[in-house]
Amino acid sequence: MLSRTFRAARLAVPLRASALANAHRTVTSDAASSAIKDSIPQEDDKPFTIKLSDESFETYKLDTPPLEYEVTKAGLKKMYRDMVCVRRMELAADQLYKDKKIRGFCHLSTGQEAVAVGIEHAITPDDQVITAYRCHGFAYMRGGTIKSIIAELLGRKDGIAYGKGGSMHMFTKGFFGGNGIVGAQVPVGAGIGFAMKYMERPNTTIALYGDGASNQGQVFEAFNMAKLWDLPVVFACENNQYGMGTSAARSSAMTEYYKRGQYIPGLRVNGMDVLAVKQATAFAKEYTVSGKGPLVLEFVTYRYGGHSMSDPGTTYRTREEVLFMRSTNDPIEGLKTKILNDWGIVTEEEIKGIERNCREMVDEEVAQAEASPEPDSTPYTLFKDIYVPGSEPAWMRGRTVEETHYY
Ligand SMILES: Cc1ncc(C[n+]2csc(CCOP(=O)(O)OP(=O)(O)O)c2C)c(N)n1
Ligand SMILES: [Mg+2]
Repeated sequence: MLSRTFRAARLAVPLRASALANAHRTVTSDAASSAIKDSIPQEDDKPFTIKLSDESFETYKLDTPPLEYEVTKAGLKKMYRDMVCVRRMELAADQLYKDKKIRGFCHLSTGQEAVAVGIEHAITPDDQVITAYRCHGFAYMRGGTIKSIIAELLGRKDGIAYGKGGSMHMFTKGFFGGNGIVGAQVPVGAGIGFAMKYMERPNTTIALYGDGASNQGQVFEAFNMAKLWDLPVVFACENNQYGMGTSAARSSAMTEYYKRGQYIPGLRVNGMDVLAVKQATAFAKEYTVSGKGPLVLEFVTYRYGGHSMSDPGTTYRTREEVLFMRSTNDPIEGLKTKILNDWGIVTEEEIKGIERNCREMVDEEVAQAEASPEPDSTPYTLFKDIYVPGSEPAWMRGRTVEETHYY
């Protein structure tokens, strides 16, 4: 049943009683908790109202965002398709890694698809997103093709960073990566928000970070500057319960990440329900661009796989816990339950069609990525693409003092 409520306290390693008390939370992570308000129209693009579960949000110094909002059948189907495509892409990467075609670091987001997809459905291409290394889904949702993402993982020329960045360094318009240094993207995100304000753009910046990153000093420094200048930044903590092999309750003295902004209002969100993620993000965008300053969001989510491909992910948590989340709180199954069984918006055939279509598309793009050549092995390749064309310095030092490249 998808209606069971997941509470982080049951996952926390019981180090000490206070840690457990702190880990208690009331936001549901039921992926299918929203309800329909209006009758469903025939037309694909005609809006109708849905109502999120009362347990979708918890607030800090903030009024609860509206639980009712308008959707269309086409929008819901697109959300479903996007989540299925992200998962297929991650599964393809998983296989390519196991086949030893992808080398080095590779962090997958299987289980967390509702966050990347829900955010994108609430913002425009002119809004900005920056995240850590678990970035493939965001790169896709920000407009990167599956071919370019997989080719990047394979280190090929057609990669989104020309095969020179790899898993953690993917960029596209409105997407500043893909950052391997834990927490480093948070102040950079505040800087992007500053740029948006300086240029008087009506856009927000979503700066994502993990529960593990949330205790870093630079995160709080970024909070301070952002509030001081009322920057249009959404600090979004993707709380997937673990930082590598350490549970949130073991690393954080206070696991209510949405309250960590102290003087910045916060919102905890069911990050397994794409509909809740979308509404929270739409609210956060409106809030931050209206001049009220930054907002802290906490998406309560879960990763199914290990931290990276080299971590089996079962030494610090039980197989039962992972199975429980997969079988009861899966974001894709959650939306499917709603649109297929509960609301009858799609037929079984349509759902199968969407899934087949995603599978074929991913397979085709993976094949094209595999056919892509490796970058030319010349020194020129190494020094190219570091600076925006036209902004290069006169010269740049290479790996040794002797190795200098003149632009
Ligand atoms: C500054 C820095 N310290 C340590 C690391 C090693 N490291 C990589 S990921 C990670 C855990 C981060 O966990 P979290 O922020 O919860 O993100 P998640 O992996 O759960 O998405 C650590 C400690 C790093 N990359 N950078
Ligand atoms: Mg984490």
